Amino acid sequence: MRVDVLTLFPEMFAGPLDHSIVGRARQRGILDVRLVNIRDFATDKHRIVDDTPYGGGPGMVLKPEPLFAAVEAVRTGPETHVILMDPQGEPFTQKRAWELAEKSHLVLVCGHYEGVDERVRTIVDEELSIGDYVLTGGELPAMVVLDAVCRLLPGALGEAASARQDSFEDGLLDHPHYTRPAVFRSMAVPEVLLSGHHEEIRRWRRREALRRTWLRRPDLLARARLTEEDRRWLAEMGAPVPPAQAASEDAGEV
Ligand code: 4FV
Repeated sequence: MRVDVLTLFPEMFAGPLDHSIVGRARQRGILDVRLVNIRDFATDKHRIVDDTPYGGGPGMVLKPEPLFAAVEAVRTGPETHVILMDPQGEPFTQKRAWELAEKSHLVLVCGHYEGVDERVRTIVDEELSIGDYVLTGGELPAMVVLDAVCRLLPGALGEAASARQDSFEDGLLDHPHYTRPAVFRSMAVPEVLLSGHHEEIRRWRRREALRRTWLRRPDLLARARLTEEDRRWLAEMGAPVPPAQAASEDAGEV
């Protein structure tokens, strides 16, 4: 996958993309990240990229010309998918991460200041938000999307790990994880996990994922992909049992 990141601060990306899974994926050619400085597409001698807002008000707005020129410079064809990182965008989810991981070329546009000129939205295919809060720029959101998508690319996670067992698969929060020592500060690992009884372990983990989702994110439970067994367990633990959904393709995906 190729990802062009359009930003005024390419130096912010030094570090987060150079280590661990993302760093290895780039070394292995699984992910090709190209940092593009929007200011390189400003044509005036002072290389201006922002200006005061029409209608007055505080702050500055990113001008359309450099952004249009930058997007057109990196667009390679219909496979290019341009994403504006913006609080007004669709919430970014694991489901969207899986869908984006299918694409061959992403362009991530990082806003700054008050935001981008509204006309920039006419050249983007999608707007994504990582959360209902205002950041100083779209750089951190772009890194979040890069990280979440990269680990879903074939070969990125390496054999051991499988993204299919993640949180949010089936739309549930993850089950508790334990490792050695079996007892730490008198906190013991649940016996079932030491039993080697894989079916019992699978059942315990599923019940704990259901319980945790019910207690922490009941909103997710309503949309989770649940089995009859899941419903029985929810009923036993006194949790609300969502009605059986028609197996629609996005049931359970968040
Ligand atoms: C943001 C978010 C975000 C808003 C103005 C950058 C800032 C400035 N992007 N999810 N939350 N962006 O706060 O994606 O342009």
